[in-house]
This record gives sequence, C-alpha cells and structure tokens, in this order.
Amino acid sequence: MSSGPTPRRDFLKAAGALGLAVALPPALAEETAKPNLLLICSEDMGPTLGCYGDTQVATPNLDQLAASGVRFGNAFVTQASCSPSRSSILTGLFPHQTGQLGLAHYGYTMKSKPVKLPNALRKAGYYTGIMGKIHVGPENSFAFDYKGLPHGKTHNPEAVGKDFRAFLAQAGDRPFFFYLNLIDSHAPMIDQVDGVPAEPTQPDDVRPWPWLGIDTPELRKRVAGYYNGVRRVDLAVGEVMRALADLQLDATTLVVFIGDHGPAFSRAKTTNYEAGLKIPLLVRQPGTVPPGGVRDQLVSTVDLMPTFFAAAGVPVPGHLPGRPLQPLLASADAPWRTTLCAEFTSHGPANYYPRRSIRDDRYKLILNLEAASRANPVASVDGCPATKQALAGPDGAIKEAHARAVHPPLVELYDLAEDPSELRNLAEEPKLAEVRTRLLAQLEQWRRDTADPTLDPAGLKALTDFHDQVRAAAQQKLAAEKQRLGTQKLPAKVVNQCLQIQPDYAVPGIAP
Ligand SMILES: [Ca+2]
Repeated sequence: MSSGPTPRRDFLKAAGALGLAVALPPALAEETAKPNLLLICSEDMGPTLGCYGDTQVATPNLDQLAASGVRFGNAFVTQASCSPSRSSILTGLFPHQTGQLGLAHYGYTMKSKPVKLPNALRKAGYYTGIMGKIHVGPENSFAFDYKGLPHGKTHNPEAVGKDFRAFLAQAGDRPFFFYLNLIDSHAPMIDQVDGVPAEPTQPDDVRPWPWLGIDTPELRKRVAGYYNGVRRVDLAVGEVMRALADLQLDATTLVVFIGDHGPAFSRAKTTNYEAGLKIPLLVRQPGTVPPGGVRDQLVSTVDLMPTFFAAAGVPVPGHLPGRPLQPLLASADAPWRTTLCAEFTSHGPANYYPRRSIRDDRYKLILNLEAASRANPVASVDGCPATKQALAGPDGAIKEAHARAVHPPLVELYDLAEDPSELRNLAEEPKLAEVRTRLLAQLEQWRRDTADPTLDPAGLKALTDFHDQVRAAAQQKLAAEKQRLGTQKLPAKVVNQCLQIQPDYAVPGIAP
C-alpha cells in the first residue's frame, strides 16, 4: 500500500465508476464484487446530524458522506444497549437469539455460536481490522487480523486517521473489512479533547430535545457536551474519508456509518422509545450506490451483515432475520418490510426490564413484559438528570411521559405522526383498538419466528428469577463493600465487581 494504488485497485475503481460490477459475467464479477467494507460505528449516537436536519450542530463530513450516498431516515438498532446492539451488528441476529442480553463487561455473553461478520469475511479472503471496542462476548471469538487503537483512545480525530492508514498499509492488495468504533458521543460528555473542537459548543448554544421535554442548565450542559463529542466524531470521519480518497479507494469501498443506539439521556438509551432505538445510517460507494438518496423504509442493524455479505459475494445464511439493503440502495421503491421489531432485556444486571416493541410507518407499540411485577430500574441512564427533574416539575404530558418510562403499563401505543416524542400513550384509546390488536399479533409472530425465550411464560420467569437473584446477591456484596470501605459512595470499579454475573448463566431455548 505504501507504494500507492495498485493496478487491481485502479481497475476496480474504474469498474466501479462505470457501474460495471452488476453487468460483468460471473467469473469477472466475482473478482470485482469484493469491495472493501468500512463500518463506522459511533457510540450512543442518534440521528442528531446536520444531514438529518439537526440545526444545533455542524457535521460537514458526515453531511458529505450522506450527500454522496444514501441516507436512511428510519434506521434502528435491535436494543438500545451497547453489547446487545453490537451483537446484532456482528451476527445479524437479535440479542435474544444469541443470548447477549446485557453488557459484556458484567459477564453477559453470547450463548450460541452464530456466524460472525468478521470471521465470515476473513474466510472469504478479507483482511479484517478493528479500532475501539468489540464489547460482545466472547471477544476472542471474533476474527480480527488487525487491532488498532483500543476503546477509550479514539477521541483524537488525527490519531484515528493515522491508525486507519496503518491498517490500510497492512491490508495491502487484499480486500479489507474495517470496523471503526468511535467513543466520543458516549457519556461522560467531554467538551474538548486535545483541543478538539477548537471552539466547543456552549450550553447556551443548545436546547434539549423535544422528547426530553424540559430545559434546565444541567441538561443544556449535557446536550452541549454530547454535541462536542458528535463534532469530534465528524472530524474523525473526515480523516478516514480523506485516507480513502488519498489512496484512491473511494469507488471500491462500501462505507456504512451508524450509531450503536441513541444518546445517553432519559427516554433514549436503555429504552424502546424512538430516541433510544433510532440511529443514523449512511451508506456510500461512489459508482455503485447512487448519490443523494434518502430512504424512509424501516431498516435495522440486523440488515447490515446481509448487506456486507451480499457486497462481498458471501452467501447470506437463510436463517438470518435481516436482509441485504442493496435493493433499497438501488431504488427507493424496492419492496420492503412494513413493520420492524426491537427489544430490551438487560443492561447492567440490576437494570433488567424486559420489553419488546414494534412499529410501522405510523404507530409504535411497546410491550412491557414485567410491568405487573416491577418498575423500570433504569430511571437515570449514565447520570442523566432529566427524569428526576421532570418528575419534580409541573404536572402535564412531559411529567407523565417520564413517569410512564419508570412505571410503564403493560402496553404503550404511540402515534408517531402526531406525537413523534411519544408523550401520549394511546393504548387504551378505543379508536386505536384495531391498531393495538394488529401490532400485538405482529409482535407475537416476530417473537415466535425468532424463538424469543420470553414468549413462553416459563422462559420469562426463568430470566426474571435469575436477574432477581443476581440483584439480591449484588446488593449484599455492595452492602458488605460499603461497610468494609466505610463509605456509602463506592468506586465504580468496586460497583462493577459486585454486579458481575457468572458467564455460565442459562438463556432458555439457547443451547450452550
Ligand atoms: Ca453504546
């Protein structure tokens, strides 16, 4: 790579520019049908970018990526929690299909042995690499040839660009798959790292989003910090795209940009509300993906692995719930699914609160599986003060929405056309009884099709009992540590140790 673009890459570039890949005979198509694959995943990032109409932040590099490819307006993760969501990105399966029900650093892990994205691509001749976190267990089961900057070291855009160039040099002439994970939009929201951005967004420059519904100094500070992280991500993407352009890899590289779930704010991360599940999804490959397109179909991160496989000429396993995005990339009118489901089981083990949700182009239904037995323990994700502040505020729809997030009914139903912030629960609205019945039936069908272990009451009870035992044991350990250290405020490391689960936990219906 250090000697510059190779003849093969020049040829691929020319073929891509002419749109030849689809027209070539099979033997030649196989050679040209192995584009490089670059998946950029930004931590805890919703579609809060200029190209999505967000006027509170400037994201020129991501806007350029969107303008030169296709932007998806309704893209969703499978669960608004890091490891479960990432397990879907890397396996094409829903978390309840692999057993990655919560965060890997507490001991949650996949219980099955699914086909894995980097492994399958490596087998197909790809040189594979990663920067930042895997966060899906067991981590050593993922086949990455190159391991770049570790999680926590991807703040500096220039360092990210440099590491990506080092990977490209290692890849040489081989087609590559690179999984680039950027940390910056994750809590704690850091305004400036290594002097970036040079002029950070200030609290008074921003307003908290409508789905938070309140505006306080603490929230403005948190929102501004989030946007400063988004700006560093944008700069890092600029560095990476520049590296591709410098090496003339634009036309031969399929670039996909996503968030791993929505931002770490109340009614977003760890919930099944839109602000938790909805992510940016940008797809670009000049000459292959038409520029400037916008798609509003319901797409999911379970569609990513089939998309990469289709691009790489790897057969897409028939049991996967997702499907390749290529038809949609080619045409806004391609036939597509009309409903999409998501889930939540756990986050940290004390945050167990199983839910399943479904939406169509207008309505969204959330089924809170343990609503009868308990409140939602994740009232304040990563220290976000919004729910606490809203509950202390004036009565009204905002306070009710935050209260409902903590004490939800069995069924929530929202009209996303009239109420995109999901403030008014219409589940008991007689006019929408048919919608409720239809969505509940479609949700149940999906749970059956994907062997959801919580569909069987015994399976749900087993998971609930397990988490209750873990929580009780953790509380005992935490109390003992507080006594031993003589403090009520334990270091995060000690809290994490107390919350560890045994990785040999069983998930009903999944054979180890
Ligand atoms: Ca995350």
